[in-house]
Amino acid sequence: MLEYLYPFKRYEKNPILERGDIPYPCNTVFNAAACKFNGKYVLLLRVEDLSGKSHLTLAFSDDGYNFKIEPKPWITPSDDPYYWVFEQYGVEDPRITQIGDTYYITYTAFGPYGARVGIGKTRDFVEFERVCLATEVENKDAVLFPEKINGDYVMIDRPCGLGGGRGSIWITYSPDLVHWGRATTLISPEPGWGNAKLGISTPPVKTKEGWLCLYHGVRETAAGRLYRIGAILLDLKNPEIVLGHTRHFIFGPEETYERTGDVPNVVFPCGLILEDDNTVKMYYGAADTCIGVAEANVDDIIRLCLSEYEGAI
Ligand code: BMA
Repeated sequence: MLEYLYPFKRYEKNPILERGDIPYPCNTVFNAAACKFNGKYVLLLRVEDLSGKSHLTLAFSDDGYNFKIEPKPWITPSDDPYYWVFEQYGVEDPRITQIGDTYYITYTAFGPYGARVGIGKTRDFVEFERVCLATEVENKDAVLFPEKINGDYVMIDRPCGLGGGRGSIWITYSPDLVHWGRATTLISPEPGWGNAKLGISTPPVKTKEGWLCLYHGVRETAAGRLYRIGAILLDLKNPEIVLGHTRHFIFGPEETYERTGDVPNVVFPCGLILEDDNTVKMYYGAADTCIGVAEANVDDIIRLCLSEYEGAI
């Protein structure tokens, strides 16, 4: 009866990737970026090694469900001393955005000063070149828009520093992907399912109605943090305008592999692939331990972004 409130259907063979699938020793595989390249599905997996630090490894698939994982990590903390300082504890939670013929990868650089946003790029998923560390520390969950808007690159991120940091989602602009500014907020935590902090989850997908992104809301509970997913729709010409966002979470931990693992009760998508039939495939880390995929019709998500809250008593 309430199915329309929860548009995503899990793939029946979830989880699609687990530690045992990685062709070298590791602790876990979870939050993965996703895109299509040369007709194949690509996942950029966050793999946590045995020491507890993360690197990123590629996986390819013909059907979006069965992935073959590359034998070696692809992105590891940089040898370049400038980057090494800020990445030495690992590179985490990637997102991929195609702009023209280049695939940009935003990731969390984690080091002794905290987390900051790194940007790199590839054209072939062989060579990877860093562009910059785009933010200062205490900022992560960044996604790039797939095209320039009014002449600028556009990025959504989550600065969350001391002194009033509320875990809000922000938007910022750049002429060259390196220098960012004109930042302003999009949405902030409110009492309820995302009361502690919010973060953007997946890069914007262009629809007729607006830019569609998934975001996560974190609720602090007596048993720890609970990570669940909403959707937000932004104006195509001026993405600072929030056309709507879901008033309730539309996807949350339910299955055993989402409820149980290194960090229980977490679903954490980093990739959303739009298919020709107007459905999306959402790739998500589950309990920081494995990866699942779930599918939904785009119109069903947008309808929920634009509708009023229906759960009030
Ligand atoms: C967030 C990020 C994610 C992780 C989540 C749950 O802060 O670190 O990588 O999946 O916590 O542990």
